Amino acid sequence: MLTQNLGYPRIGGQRELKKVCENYWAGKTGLKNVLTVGKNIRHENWQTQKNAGIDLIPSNDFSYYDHVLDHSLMFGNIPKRYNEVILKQGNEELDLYFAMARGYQKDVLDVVAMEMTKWFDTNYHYIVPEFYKDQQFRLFSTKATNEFYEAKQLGIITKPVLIGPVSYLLLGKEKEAGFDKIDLIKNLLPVYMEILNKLKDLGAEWIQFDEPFLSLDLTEKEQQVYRDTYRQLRKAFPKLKFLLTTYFERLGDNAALATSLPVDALHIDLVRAPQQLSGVLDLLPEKTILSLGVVDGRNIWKNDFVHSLAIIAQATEKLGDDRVWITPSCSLIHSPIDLNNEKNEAVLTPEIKQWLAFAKQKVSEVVLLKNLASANAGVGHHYKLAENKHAHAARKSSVLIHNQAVKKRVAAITGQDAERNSAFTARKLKQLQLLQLPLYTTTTIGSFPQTAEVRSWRAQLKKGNITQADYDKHIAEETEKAVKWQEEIDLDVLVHGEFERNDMVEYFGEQLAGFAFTQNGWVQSYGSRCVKPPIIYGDVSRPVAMTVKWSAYAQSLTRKWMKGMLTGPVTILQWSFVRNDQPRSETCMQIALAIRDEVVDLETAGIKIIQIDEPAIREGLPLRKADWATYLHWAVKAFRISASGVADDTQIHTHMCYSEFNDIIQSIADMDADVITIETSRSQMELLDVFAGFKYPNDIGPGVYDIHSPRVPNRNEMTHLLKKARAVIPEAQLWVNPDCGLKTRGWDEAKKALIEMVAAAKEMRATIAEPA
Ligand code: THG
Ligand code: ZN
Repeated sequence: MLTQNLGYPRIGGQRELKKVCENYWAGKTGLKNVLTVGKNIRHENWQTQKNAGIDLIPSNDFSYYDHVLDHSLMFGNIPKRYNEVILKQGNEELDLYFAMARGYQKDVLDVVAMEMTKWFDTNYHYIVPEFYKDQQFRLFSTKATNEFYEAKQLGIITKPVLIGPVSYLLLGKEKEAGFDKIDLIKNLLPVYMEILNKLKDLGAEWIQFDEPFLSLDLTEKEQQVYRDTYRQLRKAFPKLKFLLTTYFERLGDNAALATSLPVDALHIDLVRAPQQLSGVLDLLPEKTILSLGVVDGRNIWKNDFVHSLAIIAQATEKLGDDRVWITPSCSLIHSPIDLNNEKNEAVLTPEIKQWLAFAKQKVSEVVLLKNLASANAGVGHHYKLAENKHAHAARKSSVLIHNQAVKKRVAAITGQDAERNSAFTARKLKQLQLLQLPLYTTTTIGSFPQTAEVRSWRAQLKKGNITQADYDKHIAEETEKAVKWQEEIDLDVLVHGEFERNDMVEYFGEQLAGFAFTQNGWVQSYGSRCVKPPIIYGDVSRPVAMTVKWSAYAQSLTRKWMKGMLTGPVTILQWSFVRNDQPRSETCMQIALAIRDEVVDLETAGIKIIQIDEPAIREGLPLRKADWATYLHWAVKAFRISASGVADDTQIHTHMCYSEFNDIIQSIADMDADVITIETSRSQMELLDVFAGFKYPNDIGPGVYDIHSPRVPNRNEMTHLLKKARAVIPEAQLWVNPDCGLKTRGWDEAKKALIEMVAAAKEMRATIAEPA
């Protein structure tokens, strides 16, 4: 029985990589420093895993920005627009890489970044490979071999991790018509062969091919490509050992395919899909090793050893010890790094802490499980088992977790709770009457720039350097400035700016019962950006109003309408570490009721326009289509429960990021928000196509400019887009807004862009009644 790990977090225990990269991009440090920090993190990660006793330690799981982008660079899949970045300006390989990730503006060159999207159903974002007809590949970056060699120098024979060739193609996007990206396999495979050859020559024994698409719905053709590809790889490398990994879902109807591929070991996710074990055990060819993903790589709960040992026993009974490996369910990049960095008991209490395991602890759990599973486990191991049983028993019966009033309230939810008093058409008339807003109403998504100064007040408050009263005074002044400025430029529906908030999920979690927090529980979201997901450990309730104070204050400063800003239940769920002792839908309903109470309190305080953001509703969509309906049913219901406690003339908005909702547009309409604003960023046209095909019943604000870029748009670009929009969406339904919140922008850019946006809306009003 061997232990292995599929991937280790790479941002560094104190987010060293984030810091050095951002300094480098700001011109404050040199490339050499970046490379040193990267190297140190790799070395530390390898050493940590070695010390823990992991047999097969991964390499090439490190990344300076994103591992999918690493592969694009390895395969020389570099879009042509970056040619000049390479050739001119004396750039290094890493500069080209960062240019692909972030865009490149220097002298006369202005090259846009590659697109970014969600990594399956996680909060991690990857850089989407671009594919063109007749795309060629060549070995460009030798990262995989370099890192293998680097570890070997340290005396560790690692297991290089490669995204499997089929998944790499499926992760990408066809940037022109007339070809099928999967057909590019014949051009791509020779580069894989070249890399494998080099790794073999350097002494690699095992290669890990990540093929997460084996857990998704596949076409016949894709299945055939899987068969052909792995047959060819096997033929070219009869001796090299292949590990094929799948994760995030069951193999399902791909189980026969996955078990038939000529590999030496197959990894399956038994946390997400424990039910798949017996089927896979039946199908597994003689000699193939099964890697059991029993330690949850996507969540922070301490492993339940009794439960995992039962799974391991079921596998060893059938396969014998030698054909069973113990593993985390997926790469640990989705876990925070080290629970031992949580030293402040006032932040994370010892009671809750004993229920948790972060990446470093998970690696140890894997080794412990192996030891416990072996016939001659020593006394020390049994002590650890007892300790583990105790922690789980303590968690089950903890008074921290259970709140009978909350459970009763969820059980008593009726269909009526998910319905507004009247249908949208009736509501809209009442809202028009009350709100008196012009056509092409202008608004923003909610947040204004979180400047270094605003962040520093929060940091000062945390350190005790300023008092709560000082802090509140700063926030009040900043809010007042933002309100006055919005009035000055004549926006119609104002926002308070959210200066008092940190992350949009953290802020609410901190005020809800049932949530815990960490100080250092950072998880990479994209590139250098990280999030610190709250931990939902118990029944959720809202002890006191969360946002009324600042929203009511902002409303008191203006005679225009102030929009209240909330994060919706599905997004709070999706961006937290969620308890695993009850269905996610149950936890979501608890959050929905808490948000509903907040919505009602805002209304009572005179806030008549309330936005409930649900940017993560798409990301929560199950990976298998067969599971969509169940999820969409409870997710939409949770949103509706949160939104339905108010009068007809209170206008509910929602906001969504990532406009890939062609396939769930009906469910988005079913949410029945009075107004939806949508991120369109790099693909306004694709979004409008959806609305050409689907008559969206309620009001809608397709983002008129991309806030993700520092570039300031001019009014003509926006009127141009709005004219296109009104060709498919009736004018009476259209709102005018940026495509997302402005918290990551500077004031200078934000101001200029919004002034242009208001001008564009006014121009549109002047053209009303002209034919589209
Ligand atoms: N919050 C959470 N998840 C998210 C987003 C969010 N997932 C999707 C999307 N937004 C990801 N985008 C970002 C954008 C910025 C940052 C993180 C994710 C960010 N983080 C700070 C950093 O890394 O420096 C740290 C956070 C902080 O200082 O409060 O800027 O908005 N949960
Ligand atoms: Zn957004």
